[in-house]
Amino acid sequence: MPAFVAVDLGASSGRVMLGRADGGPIELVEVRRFDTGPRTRPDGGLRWDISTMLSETITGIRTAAAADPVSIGLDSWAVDYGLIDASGRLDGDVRCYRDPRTEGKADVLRSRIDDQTLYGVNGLQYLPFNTVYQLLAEPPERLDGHTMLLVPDLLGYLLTGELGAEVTNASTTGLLDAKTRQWSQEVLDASGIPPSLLPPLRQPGEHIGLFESIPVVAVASHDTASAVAAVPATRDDFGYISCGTWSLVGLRLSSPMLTEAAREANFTNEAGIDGTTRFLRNTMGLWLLSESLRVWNAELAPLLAEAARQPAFAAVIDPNDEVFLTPGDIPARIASQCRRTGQTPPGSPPGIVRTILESLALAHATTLQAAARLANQDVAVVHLVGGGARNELLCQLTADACGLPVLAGPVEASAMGNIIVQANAAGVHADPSPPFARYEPQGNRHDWIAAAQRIGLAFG
Ligand code: LRH
Repeated sequence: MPAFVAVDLGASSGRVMLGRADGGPIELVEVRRFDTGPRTRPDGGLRWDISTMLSETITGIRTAAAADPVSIGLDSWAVDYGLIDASGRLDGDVRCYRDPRTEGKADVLRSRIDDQTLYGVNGLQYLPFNTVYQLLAEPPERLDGHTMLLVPDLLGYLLTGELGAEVTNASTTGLLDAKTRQWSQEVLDASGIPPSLLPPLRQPGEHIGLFESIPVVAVASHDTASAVAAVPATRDDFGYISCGTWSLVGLRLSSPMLTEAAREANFTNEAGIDGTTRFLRNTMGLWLLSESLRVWNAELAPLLAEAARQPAFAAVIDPNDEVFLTPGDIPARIASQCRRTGQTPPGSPPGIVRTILESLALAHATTLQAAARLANQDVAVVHLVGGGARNELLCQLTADACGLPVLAGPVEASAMGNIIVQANAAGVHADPSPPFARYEPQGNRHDWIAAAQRIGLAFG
């Protein structure tokens, strides 16, 4: 069976996977896993360690090379970039989107182009760390004589020497026109970002170059685009949740939805494969859990078991509050949001875990309801893919809150989507693996409605 290498970089770990496919479900094997987590440097600022990611990626690819792969594909989280100088070198570090340097930059852009006009062009949800705001936080001289490469494009460049911007990830920058899928002259003019900063666009499936004589192929390099490409849907009326550090909750549409209602609801229209649109909204995901575990120096499994026995709906929070974005004492921030909304904060780590999971489930449900309403589409089933699919309590609570069956898996959806695009480019059909669990909705809908009311969320 033909073999393909997927390099899938997440915000906490990176994986090099070997996938085999020949017309059916992909057989996936992990070749290498490494930490990617950003570090705060002594001079301040949160940065990614790109040189370690590169050397780990190369070690993984060299191990996988024994299987004589057809090609290599790279995907990662969105929005972050490196700047390549005129001599072809990476100039400076790659900042992490959780670095608070973009504070106030949305207002700077807003003074040059109003929100409605901007959304009508780029169709992007407002997130304080969108690439366009990060670029506005750079010293202006850093934007001249440089080329901006998003993280997967940067690694592709370091492997092959070829510059380019893959379009699914480019759609998260704020600089891409959602309808034409070209860099937007209008946004460039308004933002003052020089067009020379942007490399030519490339499409999923395009050949990039060679690494040690193995072809490197552009995939849906935004990890969420790859994950959505691997949703094992068997019907059209499905919603999806790509659940990892973030929960990306929404629908697959055939064209962007750039209405004022979609903008007000802060939905995004990111580019998917085959010309599809990923109409979704970011919800703070398992980050709340992983950051809490870090603070407690605790293991997940025993806490999840105890959380399942905790009383339901003791307290709920809105996980999308910007206070949860930066690293730090998430449990303390949860407690203060509880107090602000007139609720007694959970008194123990298992209680906090229960609050996090119920709150994520509530956010999953309200976001999916909003997506269905905005797109005027019925949703009969929810596919939950990514690392969160392993979390049984979260899957069950999501089914309960949505009032819909949740189909869990695949866990490695981004790597599978990465391989599907490579396989198709090589003329091989590949399917994601099917869901491994099904959760039917249980419990009382009124409990969810009441919980949503406590934090002022519209439900239903
Ligand atoms: C998920 C993800 C998401 C982006 C965020 C920065 O990994 O790519 O789609 O919004 O990271």
